[in-house]
Amino acid sequence: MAKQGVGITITQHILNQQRQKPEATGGFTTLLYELIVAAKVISREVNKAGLADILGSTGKINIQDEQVQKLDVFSDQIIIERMQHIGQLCCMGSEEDADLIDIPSKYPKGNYIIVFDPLDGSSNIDVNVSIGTIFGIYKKKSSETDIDLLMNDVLQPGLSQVAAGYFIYGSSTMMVYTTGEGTGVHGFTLYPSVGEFLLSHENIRIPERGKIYSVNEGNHDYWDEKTLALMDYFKTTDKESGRPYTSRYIGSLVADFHRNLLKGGIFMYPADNKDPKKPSGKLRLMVEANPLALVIKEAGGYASDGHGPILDIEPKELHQRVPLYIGSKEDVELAERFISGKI
Ligand code: P6P
Repeated sequence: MAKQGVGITITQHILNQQRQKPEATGGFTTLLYELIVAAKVISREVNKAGLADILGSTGKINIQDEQVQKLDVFSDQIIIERMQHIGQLCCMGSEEDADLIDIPSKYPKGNYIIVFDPLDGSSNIDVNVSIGTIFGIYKKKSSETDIDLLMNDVLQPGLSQVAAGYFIYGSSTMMVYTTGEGTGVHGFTLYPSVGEFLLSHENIRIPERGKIYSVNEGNHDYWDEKTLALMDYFKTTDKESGRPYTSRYIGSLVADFHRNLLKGGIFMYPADNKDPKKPSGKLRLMVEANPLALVIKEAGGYASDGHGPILDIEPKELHQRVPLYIGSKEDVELAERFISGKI
């Protein structure tokens, strides 16, 4: 008999999760709904980028000292526009904005905080490679409402996130997210003709160990001895331990992460001495490492800065960078032993 209906929508899934929390007010659900609207708009623009005049860069340089592509700016503005009016947020933090983003006084404030990278991997926009939006959601700890006094509420360890996930704009648009606390990781695929995300990957689990390593080998000359030894390990032939691993690197974090999440493997962006301004590597703790670290933890994997769990790091700055080793638990634990000198 033909399958009736469209299966489980993201709306149904979120409501089911809300019903399991008696104390839930529906505020978190509202936040996720509007974030999903923003992602649908971004997905539409990304998918027609090749046709619109939106391609190319605005010529501006963002807080990360990177050329800003127009879609970066557009995506940042769409998320801010969708988030600021819902009455659930006290502030926002974006990879594209140097400072915290306040909620306009015409809208009520709430107790949630969202930090996000509006369009990660943007350098791949013009070559049609998958890119993504990464987000993490926290609850405010203090009773502060003044934007100048909220940074301490924002700079919480990643383990405090009440939700985290990403949207990937690729051959299809997907949303992958978790609400932590053992609720698992679930993936939804956008059904374009219906305009709704449908449950396509329930309770994603990453293999304990993979066969893929993802790193930009072009940084070889900027790595320390321990990092070089780790990369050599993955490349050395040893049938017993299933080596060499296969090298896969797209240069778009969300795409590399998503592949490894589904197939197993390790993504690495080590510390390097390539840029004195970025001794801890290129990736950001708050808007990239922490959200993906919660997702991977909930999927049975692990994320480390080479010395310990990413999720335990006490953030010091909104845009601080961190070395990132993330993916299959056994592979990341091995990387940690190399980088911390235990091997
Ligand atoms: P590199 C994209 O700019 C990004 O922030 C991530 O999406 C990606 O993993 C990384 O940078 C790629 O950096 O130095 O290898 O080009």
